[in-house]
Amino acid sequence: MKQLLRMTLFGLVLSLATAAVAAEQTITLAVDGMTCSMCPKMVQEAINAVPGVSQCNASYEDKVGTAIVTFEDSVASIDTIISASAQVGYPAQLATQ
Ligand SMILES: [Cu+2]
Repeated sequence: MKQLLRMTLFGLVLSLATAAVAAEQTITLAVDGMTCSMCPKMVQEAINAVPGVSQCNASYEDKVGTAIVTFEDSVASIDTIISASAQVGYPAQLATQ
């Protein structure tokens, strides 16, 4: 019981510490596999479903797929966002800017 309390307190302190350094980040992804105007909608839906993501704008213009994603970096990570896109059939990578 005491152990549980200690762990709970530790978790609380840890989450407070994380919240203090949490920041919103915006990244641009280069998304592969898009073939039509419906594709960005699929990507957007998948990425928006990732906890911590507040905004995702995907587009397919001139045969180039991109996604601009804003997320809370204490909740979501670039890796989870990229794998969400890959899971629906659109492998993505961080675009070099
Ligand atoms: Cu499509």
